[in-house]
Amino acid sequence: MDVKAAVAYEPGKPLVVETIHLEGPQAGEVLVEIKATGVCHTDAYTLSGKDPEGLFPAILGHEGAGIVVEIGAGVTSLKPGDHVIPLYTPECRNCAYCLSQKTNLCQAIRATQGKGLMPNGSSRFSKNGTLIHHYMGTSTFANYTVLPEIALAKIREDAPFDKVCYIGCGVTTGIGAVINTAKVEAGANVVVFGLGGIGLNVIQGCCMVGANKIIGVDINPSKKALAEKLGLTHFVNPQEVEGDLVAHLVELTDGGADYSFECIGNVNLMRQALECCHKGWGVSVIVGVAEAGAEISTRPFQLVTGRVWKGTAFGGARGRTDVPKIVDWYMDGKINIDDLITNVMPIEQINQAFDLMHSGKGIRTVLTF
Ligand code: NAD
Ligand code: AHE
Ligand code: ZN
Repeated sequence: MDVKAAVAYEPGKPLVVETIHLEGPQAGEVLVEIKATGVCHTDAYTLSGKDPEGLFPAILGHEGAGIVVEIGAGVTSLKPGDHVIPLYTPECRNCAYCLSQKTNLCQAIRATQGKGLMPNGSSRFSKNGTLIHHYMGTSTFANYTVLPEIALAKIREDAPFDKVCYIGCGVTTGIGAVINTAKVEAGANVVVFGLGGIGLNVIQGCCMVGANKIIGVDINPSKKALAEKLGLTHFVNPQEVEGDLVAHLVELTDGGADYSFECIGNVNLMRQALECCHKGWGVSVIVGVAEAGAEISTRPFQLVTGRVWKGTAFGGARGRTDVPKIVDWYMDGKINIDDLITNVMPIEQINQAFDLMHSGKGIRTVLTF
């Protein structure tokens, strides 16, 4: 079928919105009509050419929501008409990783997903016979896309697509990092580096679990007001701190953070996030994606003296199990998504959405079809 898609032809170049070809779903696959998609910083990272797994041409996008149109042979858990959220971290419930119950990193289709292909090693997208790659197994910057059955969470039908698409990455990553990965407890003091689409969700996760001090670090002061609405107690602009930022944060947290989160993707800040943690027990979680080749460092003494360095992908969430519950939280008014979606525009304006992200204006842009 013909589909409307934003194609990434080359690193660093604007996307081209055009008609391309999409093959129907094969065995174990599902055709989904995408109704809305968010733009995450990771899409910009891959488009920049700094992602070692970035392939071109490709259909980017991994924060979508839509409706099942057609199912391939053997698909049993979904039917046409079901409302779904695509999962870049699938949940097969059968691989050693899923069965371990120690991680959400299902590996059933990870190898082909990283090569921009469906599990059988081919792509469903093409233009004039030339292959176009899938991206993160989701490719939500198209009005129709094909995904493996295990990469779709079935959600309730009254949830608005242009809001719950954000649960496909940012909301789940931020709240999940707090609840699943760090397991922040009531009364904890927390420092969050980066108050963008991910960091603000870390803040609302911390607020949900009853954290005490929730300190946000960002160089953009325009992020403060919304962060405070979501539960931030202290805003720190590193450019206004006299002296050492880490020492300032340790003082603010009465000896160090119980938990810190790096939500930017900067290895220097990852070090600061670790080192502002409390001696003996502070846990620092890396959420940000740093460019290829970048490395983290600290004095081993930081770990010897009890600080713990962790990372999280998709907030440690098992998508098919956890995403429908997070949709319920939104529908029940337990989490705020509406205020974080600061721009909604048609897919034709997708390059403007990337410009907005780079300018630091707004939080999330959602594109509709
Ligand atoms: P964003 O652009 O919305 O937010 C980044 C924030 O960091 C902005 O508020 C910006 O002002 C701030 N910032 C930039 N440089 C800074 C500095 N030197 N000091 C302090 N603040 C600074 O991006 P996002 O969508 O929130 O994504 C954040 C990071 O998380 C990205 O690296 C993204 O790739 C990654 N990410 C990871 C996962 C995961 O599963 N691990 C999921 C989604 C996104
Ligand atoms: N391909 C990159 C890594 C990108 C990355 O870390 N992706 C996160 C999700 S970011 C969503 O916005 C993730 O889930 N990682 C786990 C995985 O298996 O990809 C690189 O550096 O190679
Ligand atoms: Zn993302």
